[in-house]
Amino acid sequence: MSNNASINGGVGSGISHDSTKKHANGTAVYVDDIRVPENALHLYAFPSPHAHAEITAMDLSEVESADGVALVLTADDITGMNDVSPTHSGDDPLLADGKVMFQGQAIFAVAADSLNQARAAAQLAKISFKPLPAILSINEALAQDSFVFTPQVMAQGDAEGELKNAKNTLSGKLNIGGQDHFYLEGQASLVIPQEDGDVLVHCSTQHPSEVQTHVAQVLGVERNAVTVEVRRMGGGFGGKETQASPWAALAAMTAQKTGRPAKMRLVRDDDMIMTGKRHPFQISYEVGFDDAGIVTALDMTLVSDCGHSLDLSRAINDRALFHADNCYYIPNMRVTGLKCRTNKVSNTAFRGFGAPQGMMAIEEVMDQVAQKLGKDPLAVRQANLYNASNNTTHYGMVVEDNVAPEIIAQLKTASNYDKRRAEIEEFNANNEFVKKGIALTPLKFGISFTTKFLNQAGALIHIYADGSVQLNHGGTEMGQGLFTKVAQIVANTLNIDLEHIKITATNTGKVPNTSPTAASSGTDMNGMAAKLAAEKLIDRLRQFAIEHYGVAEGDVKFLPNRVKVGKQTFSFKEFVNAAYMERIQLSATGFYATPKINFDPETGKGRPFLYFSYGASVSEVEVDTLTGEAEVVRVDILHDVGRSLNPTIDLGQIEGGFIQGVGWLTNEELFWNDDGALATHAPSTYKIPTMGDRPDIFNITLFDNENMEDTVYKSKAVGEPPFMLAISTYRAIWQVTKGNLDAPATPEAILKACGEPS
Ligand code: MTE
Ligand code: QUE
Ligand code: MOS
Repeated sequence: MSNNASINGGVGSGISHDSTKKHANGTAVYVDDIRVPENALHLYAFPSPHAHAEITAMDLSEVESADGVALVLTADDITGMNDVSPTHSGDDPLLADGKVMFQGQAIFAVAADSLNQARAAAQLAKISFKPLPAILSINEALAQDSFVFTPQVMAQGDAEGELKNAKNTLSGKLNIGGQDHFYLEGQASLVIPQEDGDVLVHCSTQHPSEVQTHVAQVLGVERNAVTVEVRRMGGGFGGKETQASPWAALAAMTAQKTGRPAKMRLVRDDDMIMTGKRHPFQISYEVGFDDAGIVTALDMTLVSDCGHSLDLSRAINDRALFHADNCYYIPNMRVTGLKCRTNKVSNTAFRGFGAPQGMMAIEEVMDQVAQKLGKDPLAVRQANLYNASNNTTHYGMVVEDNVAPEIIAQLKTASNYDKRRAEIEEFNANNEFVKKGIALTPLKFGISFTTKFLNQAGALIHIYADGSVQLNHGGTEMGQGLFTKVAQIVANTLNIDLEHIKITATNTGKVPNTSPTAASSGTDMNGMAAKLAAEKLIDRLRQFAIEHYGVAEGDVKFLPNRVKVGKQTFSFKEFVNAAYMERIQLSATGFYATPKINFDPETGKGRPFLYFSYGASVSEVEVDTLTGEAEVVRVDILHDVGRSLNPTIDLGQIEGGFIQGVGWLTNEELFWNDDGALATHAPSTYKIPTMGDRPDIFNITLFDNENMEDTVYKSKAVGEPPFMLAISTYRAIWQVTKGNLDAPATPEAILKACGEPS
């Protein structure tokens, strides 16, 4: 091999996801694929039939004596704390204690030899309830001042005063629906009891350290007695950040009390009923603007339906406020966030984490302004963009990396926007019932956890004496390709082929105190931690070469798969073995904490994000105004991932995120009946997009850019931002219906917005 050959699978190469083949041939191991020992127990949790009620009596004797039942667990059986809240101690009881707060809340759990036995036994419970009045909507919650947290305001300028001075004003409302995560693999945990009452928890979670924390808290033991391992998830999308731990904790209690392995896997219906979803939002706004369509003042309120407890709702509602400007400079702006408590399952993180709802709000405003003035909606958007002189957000952060104007201009040309818009106008003039719409929307998404302490990550790298490498870090793999990207980063840093780097399962025993793999920052943070660990190893190896071979620092070169020391060249393997023989430590940790960030909720000001990711999309839709059916016929996307670490994976994230967003805004409708029971709890009644919903023409291009901040190989986060590209699809449908179109734009909603044909 020549010295200037480069390594295989390094940074920037579009190699496939490390599990692609295993996904296809069925050898990728998920929690449910782990062979359970023969004496394992299987758990079922009994869901509350009421949305809000007091439990007046409970007789579980028949459950206990049913076939195959080994154990029945109630709140009284918890040795530690009856709580699995991530943010507010006592807010999320593991098992209901005296009252239930939502339909589907776990009241007791049964462990039996099989899941069917456990479920059958649970039906024998005799429980008496005294139903209480339930709050089931945002409007009821607002009327009763029912909130999970205090309001947050972010403001700049004088929105109230400038609304009075504005040439034109408009006000309006928009309701935005929730979304089920519909990960292909539901919540699942398998707990294997260890010596001394310790537990090993295999769990499908984005947040192993929080599962560890909650299991320890429920068992009443220290965290060092609990090890959580995650090889991969069959999708997480935010739904396995906080809401994986209850099921792990119930299985752990069972293992602790019986000494037997215990498994808990929610079937689809139970998963949909018992776990939280994307927050529905109600938006109201008042906007002031001049005749050119420049928004001069905006006062907006973003109200979220949090369900019965706080969970992550504070940070989610805040992120909605942080994104209520999207790419637009609004000199006088005030946004208020209200977090409603309702008697529903506690809503949680979902791709975008509130930002999609915030952006939906401002994009509605942009279209309303354009419509009022009879202007091209894209021209109005472009006139309001952040620019070099107007670059301060309503939360005081300066937008330094603004590429939105350039992305929009490029995409507008590449997608032939002007020509197609004219053609669509003509088409619509000539067609009575079938109408077309086109819309371009941009996006700017802040990268970093707005909860500062979460912006940290660790990695652990071993080089074995044969030159092979084991890589571990705090991030989890949920299909997004994190493990592959981090391995590419390590391959680059050590300058060896990717095939020598073994990816290993996330394990709280290897890297402790990890943050959730969330906020799209998995690669930014764990990739940087792994790079730092690999650099430590390189430094140590270089020092070894200098001392052992007596050469100058500049005479040690780490070439692809080779190390050159003075005039000698070794294979990486030979060189590593030589270092081992000289007792050089070949294992290192790396730690990264995101720099520059701060935010003060008191003042609503700061720099919550290290940088922004950008993108834009153009959607063209065809709507049958007699049936309300809409088809997405063409989509063009230009998206900013900085310097791509892996263009294949990045394109997959953009395509998948976009389609998931289209599902949220078109097909996916959650329906609760008047008793607060979720009626749409299976794929028969809840429709996620299918292959048929993929637009026939779907052009995705990566924007040529590099991160101006010092991120890993100048890359940018990609996980969540593309989800919000789907807003252009909703806006294109709105171009047809106008008027009051709530989200999701189902055929029913479209038909309602179109009104009766004349
Ligand atoms: N992609 C797949 N295939 N599956 C997932 O569950 N989750 C998304 C996104 N992309 C997800 C996904 C969400 S919500 C986040 S926050 C990021 O991936 C998390 O991973 P990252 O930080 O490594 O991008
Ligand atoms: C984006 C996110 C998260 C976030 C903030 C963001 C997130 C998350 C938390 C969070 C907040 C408080 C806690 C906690 C987690 O904040 O995913 O345990 O106490 O979990 O801007 O994605
Ligand atoms: Mo993603 S919602 O931050 O897990």
